This record gives sequence, C-alpha cells and structure tokens, in this order.
Amino acid sequence: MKKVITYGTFDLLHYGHVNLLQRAKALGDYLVVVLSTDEFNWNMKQKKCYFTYEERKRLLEAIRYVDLVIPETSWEQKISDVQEYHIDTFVMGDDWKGKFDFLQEYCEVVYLERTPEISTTQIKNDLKK
Ligand code: C2G
Repeated sequence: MKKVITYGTFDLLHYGHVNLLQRAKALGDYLVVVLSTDEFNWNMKQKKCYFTYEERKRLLEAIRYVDLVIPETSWEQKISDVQEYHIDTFVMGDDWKGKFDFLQEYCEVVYLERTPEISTTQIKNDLKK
C-alpha cells in the first residue's frame, strides 16, 4: 500500500484544498492529512482560524480522498511522521516548493500546483465587501 502525507491548516475549506487532496491521493492508496492545531496556527503561523481544530478535522474526514487526520503541533515533526506512518510520498502545494526537500532522504517529495484563484484570505476579503 502506497502511503501519501500532506500538511495544512485547511481553514474555511474550499475547492483549492480539495483539488490538492484529490491529486495527493492519486499518488498512492492512503492519504494522511496532518492538520495544524489551533495553537500551532496561532503561535507558529500567526493564523487565527475561523473553525477550530475539531471542526476542521471533521470537515477533512468527510472528504473521500482523506484516510486519516492527525495533528500538526510543530514544524519539526515531519521526519518522524514520515517514519512512523511509513510514508512513501510527501506532498505540498507549490507555494512551499523547495522548503521540504530535506525529506527526500526519507520519501519522495512532490510539490503540486496550487489552485490559483482561490484562498482563505480571498474568501475573507470578499465577504468583507
Ligand atoms: N492549496 C492549494 N490551492 C489553494 C490553496 C491551498 O493547492 N488555492 C494547498 C496549499 O498549497 C497546501 C494545502 O492546500 O498544500 C493546505 O493549504 P493551507 O491550509 O494554506 O496550508 P498552510 O497554512 O500552507 O500549512 O507544515 C506545513 C503547513 O502546515 C502548511
């Protein structure tokens, strides 16, 4: 069984996220999504989520491409995650291109094109108008 892993906040879940998850799953048979906790988002990414971790986890678990959702609590957990879950392929959107190449020692690293026209920030700004 080929296992794939990806990371993110996935707040205000939208079709750009789903496009990424669909293509990530297509690279294997099992997709692990490592979801940033509220604390990690606030302390390390200065992101204030609209939905809580539990709400974002519930949404992700409803997506047919997602097999398991686990918490992301630090920037340093990727190597141990890849080893612990016997991951074959690490996937991120290409806004992260090159940032995780150190994982190539442990698994395949793939950066997929982002869906250009949509983002959580865009949604929030549009709703303010
Ligand atoms: N994404 C995408 N297209 C968009 C928006 C997001 O393909 N229009 C992808 C991102 O490239 C990322 C994933 O969806 O691979 C999740 O996006 P975010 O929730 O914004 O993730 P981020 O905050 O970048 O967290 O340790 C890594 C971090 O947790 C990544």
